[in-house]
Amino acid sequence: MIADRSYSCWLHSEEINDPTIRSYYMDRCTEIVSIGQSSLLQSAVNELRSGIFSMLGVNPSHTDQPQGSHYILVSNLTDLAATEWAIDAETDSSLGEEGYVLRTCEVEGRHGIIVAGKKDRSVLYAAFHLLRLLRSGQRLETLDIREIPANGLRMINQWDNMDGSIERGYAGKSIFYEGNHVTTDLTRVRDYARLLASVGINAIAVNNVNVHEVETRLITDLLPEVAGLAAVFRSYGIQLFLSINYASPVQIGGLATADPLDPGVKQWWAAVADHIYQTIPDFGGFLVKADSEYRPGPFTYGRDHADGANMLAEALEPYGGLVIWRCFVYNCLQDWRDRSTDRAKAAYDTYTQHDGQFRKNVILQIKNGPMDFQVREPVSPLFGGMTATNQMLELQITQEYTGQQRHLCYLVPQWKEILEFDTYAEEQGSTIADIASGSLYGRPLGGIVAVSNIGNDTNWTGHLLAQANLYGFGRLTWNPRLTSEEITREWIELTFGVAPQVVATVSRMLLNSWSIYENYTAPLGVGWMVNSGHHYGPNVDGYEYSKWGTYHFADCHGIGVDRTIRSGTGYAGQYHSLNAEAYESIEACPDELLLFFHHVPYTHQLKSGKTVIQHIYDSHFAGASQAQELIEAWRTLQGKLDENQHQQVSMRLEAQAEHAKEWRDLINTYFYRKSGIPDAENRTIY
Ligand code: GCV
Repeated sequence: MIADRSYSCWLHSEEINDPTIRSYYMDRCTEIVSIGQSSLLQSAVNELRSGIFSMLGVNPSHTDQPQGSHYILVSNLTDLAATEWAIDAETDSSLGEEGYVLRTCEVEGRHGIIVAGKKDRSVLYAAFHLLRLLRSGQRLETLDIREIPANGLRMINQWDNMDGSIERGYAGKSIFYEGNHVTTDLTRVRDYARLLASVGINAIAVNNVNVHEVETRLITDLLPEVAGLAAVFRSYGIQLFLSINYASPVQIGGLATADPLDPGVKQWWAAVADHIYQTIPDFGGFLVKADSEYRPGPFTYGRDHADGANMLAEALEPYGGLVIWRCFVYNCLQDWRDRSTDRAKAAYDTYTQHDGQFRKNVILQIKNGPMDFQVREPVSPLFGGMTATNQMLELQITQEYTGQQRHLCYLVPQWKEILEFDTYAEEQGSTIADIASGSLYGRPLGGIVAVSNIGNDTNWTGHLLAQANLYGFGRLTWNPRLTSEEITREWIELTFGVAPQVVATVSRMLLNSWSIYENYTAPLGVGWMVNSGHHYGPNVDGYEYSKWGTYHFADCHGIGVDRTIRSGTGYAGQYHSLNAEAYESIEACPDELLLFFHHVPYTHQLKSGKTVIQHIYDSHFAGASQAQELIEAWRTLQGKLDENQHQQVSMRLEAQAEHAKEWRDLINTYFYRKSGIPDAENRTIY
């Protein structure tokens, strides 16, 4: 057990000192009755026992029949059906595949709290829910909670490599791998599985989508090591997936081709699938990055992505496996002089033509925006651009472009905006949330996935407050309708306790942090003003004359990318009409995305009434001083939080405020020198 309390994240249980609450829980929570034996039920019971032990200092008894006047009953609904605790048929059938209930009952004069779910996995979710209630001191006598997840797949992608490095990892080394092997001590992996299950995550791909040489062998000779990971995740209801190398048949199979239509290639993958499922019977499937950023794919053989994905899907289908096919496909060798090619258009152009051609066990994984997890982007028009293809939404918890966990940038408000965005694909209310879950088009599969932000730092996420992003992501995959405020409050109460000043202050800091970060970084949706390669820190022209298709086109007159149909790349036309019209028009385009869609003079007036150049100056001065205010706000919590935790965050906030000044001065100076237009308020610009 690691002593630092930040290790246990939101699962940390403090001893309850309030005598009233303590005796109330002592009466109700010290006997656990369970029906069934599976490892998942065992995990549920273990979580309840250890959580309650930490809160009350008493180890709850564990029996198969109630003995005392109060008990907690743990079971799946099938086993419960044959007992006096059976749930009414209507509730049962409304729970879908993974729903659960938490409710009170009285049977033969004894009072029970029923912790029950459709499957054993959902019993575990119910147990974590009950613990959340206990940790925040809630009363239990009239519990009647019914929860059903909105998304079938609630998934995490690890970008971990087997040498222990993590692509875009900002919190230490991998907890999964060391020295080209799976780590031998899986304690930390188990604790990660607990954290993920506690927020309802049910799937994980355990290796980087850029599959290098050693990792290519995870599906063959390294598979026994993967099986060890799968077993850990299985006992927390999380299905394991592997990222695969599309060129595996050539690289490790000794074949001359990886052409998806070649019979030998098909046979090779079928044999691989068979071997995998003999070793890991509940294996989830393959995650594939193909023809993207130098990764191999079907294009090499003149085949399309439906050919490529379907071949793998056919191999996995007999075992119920899935192919999760990423749509992050664009030309990464663009000529910056060429203004007609637009990276933003690439995914839509590549995939919409194949709508309806993918097998039923293929899901397309689509990044939230058309570029790459910038602080602000429009949503990807692929959502709503296809009606007959399974899709899932990809988000990035790891803060590649949002401060790399050295800056505070709480992403739940950004994700909420994305999920609530109306594509108008069918009629009003065709939201990203409903397209991703599959509900809008009645698709059998769908979900939300994100790139993890954890590593082996003691507090998992480097910046302690970045734990809130992992928590919030999980909660949103379960229920995208939760508000940012609700999720934020939950996380703070579980992490720091319920003291009103703490909750109010940390909430404000978290909820404002995305807009603060946006204020002092790239303006008005244009993105990419970072140092190339590692993506940390300001560099206005860092990607301007590069091959990556990421330009802002600033000159002495103006800035922005013309993506209109009328005079630009035509990207705006990939949206359904109401959105397309709004983005097409300089007047109607939302200010925050103006430079994504339009090239305008610095003197162009925004809806806010300011000119573009004045907005740049004002937002950068504001952002840097708001970053400074975060330090002041956090300082008011000194003595009210664990000292070590308080200090960790203080140090990060100090560094952020300094770095925000660097951003401010660099961006302001660049645009002052380009435009020659002075700041109306005459502040210092260099
Ligand atoms: C894992 C961006 C990132 C890469 C990442 C890629 C992807 O280009 O910088 O690190 O690769 O996206 O999502 O595949």
